[in-house]
Amino acid sequence: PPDPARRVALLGVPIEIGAGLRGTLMGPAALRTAGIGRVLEQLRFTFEDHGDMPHPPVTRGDAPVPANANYYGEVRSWVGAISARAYELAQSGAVPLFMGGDHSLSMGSINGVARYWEQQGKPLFVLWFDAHADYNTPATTLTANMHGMSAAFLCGEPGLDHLLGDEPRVSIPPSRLDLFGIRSIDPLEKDLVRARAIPVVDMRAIDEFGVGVLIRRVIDRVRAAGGVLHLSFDVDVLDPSVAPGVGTTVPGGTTYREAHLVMELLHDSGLVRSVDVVELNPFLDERGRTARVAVELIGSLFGMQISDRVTPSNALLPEG
Ligand code: 6HN
Ligand code: MN
Ligand code: MN
Ligand code: MN
Repeated sequence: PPDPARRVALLGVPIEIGAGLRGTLMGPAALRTAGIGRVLEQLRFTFEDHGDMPHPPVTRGDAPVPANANYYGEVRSWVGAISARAYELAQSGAVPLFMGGDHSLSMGSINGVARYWEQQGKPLFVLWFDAHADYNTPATTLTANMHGMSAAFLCGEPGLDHLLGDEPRVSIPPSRLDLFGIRSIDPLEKDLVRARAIPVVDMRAIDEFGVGVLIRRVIDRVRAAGGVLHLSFDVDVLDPSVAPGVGTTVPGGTTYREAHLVMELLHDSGLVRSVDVVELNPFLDERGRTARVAVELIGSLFGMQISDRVTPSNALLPEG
């Protein structure tokens, strides 16, 4: 199968004010403790740990602060800085792996990598592997928590227009966003997702057709477009029985095996060029279980296999 870059760049992004509950700032530390670096090394990746981003100074912009966006000023300071780092890391040729932190960090990480791929003339697709759509705007949100707005912001929805400060804003066409694993969506958010015709694979579809078929469909679309893929992995996509250490649990999530198969097929595709792991809240975890599962899944995403046989999916891959 095509070999993605063998270099992974880890970056901790300890942001927590985008979520309703505190604690995701401990996420990067828990992922390191659970052995994220060891796993990548075992897979013979070169990896660089860039440490954790410092809490950026909060600056008050000239732009008005929108209503219904909690801690807008703080999130704004983070997102601009994250986007700049993401752009740099993508330029370095490594696969950046952003360790959150709450899901608002993706407004920066994806904006930054999207800017890089736009310059390369490659369409960037985004796989939003999450229990939630995160497609709220200040006009549709019920909580004002900004981690519920990241996908909408990235697709250019209005309401947070000055969030990136001086960073150039890139927007992802809604047709290149895939919501995968969702089972919780707010009423006005649902209307917006439908109005934008965003591709959705919800839990019902997974139950009916299976993750294997559905993730292959996503992969095929990226490949047919000559694109690359960013995986935004919100740990709450897993069933709470597997991953209790998140702030917004929703019953009926993906099983351990379903999530692994998604990661294995993504690995075989060779299309994933950047990753977020978000919403891990070690303060709510049970003896590190969720952190460990997240690390195991990252292992599968980077090629950990049960045996080294050629699997049916990678046997079918065209060369190059
Ligand atoms: N996440 N839809 C809810 C909200 O507050 O807008 C939940 C958002 C969850 C966000 O898990 O990244
Ligand atoms: Mn999310
Ligand atoms: Mn979520
Ligand atoms: Mn596996």
